[in-house]
Amino acid sequence: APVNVKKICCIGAGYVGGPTCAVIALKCPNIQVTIVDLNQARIDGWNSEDYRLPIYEPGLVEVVKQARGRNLFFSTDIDRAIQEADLIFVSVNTPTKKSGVGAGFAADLNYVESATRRIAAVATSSKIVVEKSTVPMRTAESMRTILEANSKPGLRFDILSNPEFLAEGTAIDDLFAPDRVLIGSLQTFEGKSACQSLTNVYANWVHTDRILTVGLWSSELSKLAANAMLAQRISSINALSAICEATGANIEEVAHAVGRDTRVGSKFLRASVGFGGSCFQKDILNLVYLSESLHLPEVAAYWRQVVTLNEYQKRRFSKRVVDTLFNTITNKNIAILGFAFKADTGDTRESPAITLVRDFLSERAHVTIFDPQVDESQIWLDLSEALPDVSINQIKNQVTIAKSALSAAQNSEAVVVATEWKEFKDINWQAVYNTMKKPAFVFDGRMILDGDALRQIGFKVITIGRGD
Ligand code: UPG
Repeated sequence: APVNVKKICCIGAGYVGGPTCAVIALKCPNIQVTIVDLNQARIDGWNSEDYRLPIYEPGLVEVVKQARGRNLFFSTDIDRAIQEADLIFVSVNTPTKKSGVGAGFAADLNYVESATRRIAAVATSSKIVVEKSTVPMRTAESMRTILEANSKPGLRFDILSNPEFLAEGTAIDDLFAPDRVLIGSLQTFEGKSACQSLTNVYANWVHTDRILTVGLWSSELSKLAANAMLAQRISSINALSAICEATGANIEEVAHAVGRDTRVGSKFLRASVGFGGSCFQKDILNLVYLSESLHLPEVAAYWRQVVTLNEYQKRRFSKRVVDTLFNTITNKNIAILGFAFKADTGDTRESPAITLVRDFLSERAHVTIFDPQVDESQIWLDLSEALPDVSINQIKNQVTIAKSALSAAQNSEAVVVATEWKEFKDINWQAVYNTMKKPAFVFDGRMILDGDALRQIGFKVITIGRGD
């Protein structure tokens, strides 16, 4: 019979492990959930009295408030949590490799491997081990080999793949009401039984017709495929936005008309300055690397183009800013509103704003940044990583971080919206206009502003996907 899961350990207290397992704890009061991480500061954040959690996600604090101390625990005692658990989520990060074979494309599985080795080294009872991190295909196979080669006799390890589909900014809603939960297992008796154990955990709040059980390899590939196809939609609409800007068509009208076909669907067709985030680019490059290793160069080229177009979109946008500002922004003040890769998150990984700032700095502009969620220290870190040849002092000479949109805009020639924060719609744009140099330009990289209202005030408005 399937194991009745009573204790869960989650290795990795980041964007995926943290919210996912907090919600499991909330929804399964009879299961004890312990989230562990090597990083003491991160665990302290999760345990902090005043709920200054290490990540910002709407609704997350409420979930943690209800479950923490009841059946949800955060700890750095990894070994103990592993030993006690029936089921272990491996939810560590898998960044793109920076050097060695597959550098720039392949995922770095170092953390997955060390977590797996740790499980093998300390486990004293059988476990269900679940890969939650997005991993290259057949990682489950490697995990199984490591576990079997290193564990004590008589212990069983069943490996499941259970990729996470939550999006940042809506993580809690996505976890409460997922479109689907995907669980992959070997199609053996033991594999299916482990799959049933995890299904029973989710069935506490997810209707079973939304819990899809498939083979291990299909599950691993589906995660990469889902992100690749979502990113492909954005690159498709962004490619069309370039045509719109050159012809007088309006990308919002085009997206609406195309999306009305139910076969296409209306979601995820917002043209933008480019997609960002920790997943899309990484997962596509992963798929490209996989296709190449399988000797499928046409397939690799197809997916690579999604990323190439995204780079093009960012470059095209910064060029449009320079061209519009009379072909030079040297010594001009540019205000950038939004630094996060999307609204409702403080996450800046692969944020298009980073590329814009880098481009503007190379034109020797002065840039002022305002973001309602991103920490100042994070912005400095991102910019020094993006500009490895420039000293931090030099960067600080050219970049200012502002406490409000209005102060960012002060004395600027242009305001550039890089993140779709709702609050940017409600800025006192008349006040912004008054503080700016004239002509005052607004570049809406997210199509969120009311262009007509801004033109009434006197702004020159440039929007993605529109020629006017
Ligand atoms: N974006 C657009 N236009 C759109 C939709 C999104 O430009 O129409 C941008 C968005 O601004 C952001 C990026 O695309 O920069 C990614 O957005 P989103 O997918 O909402 O955020 P993520 O948190 O990166 O979530 C993606 C998948 C999710 C998956 C996760 C990690 O949506 O299902 O779990 O990546 O793999």
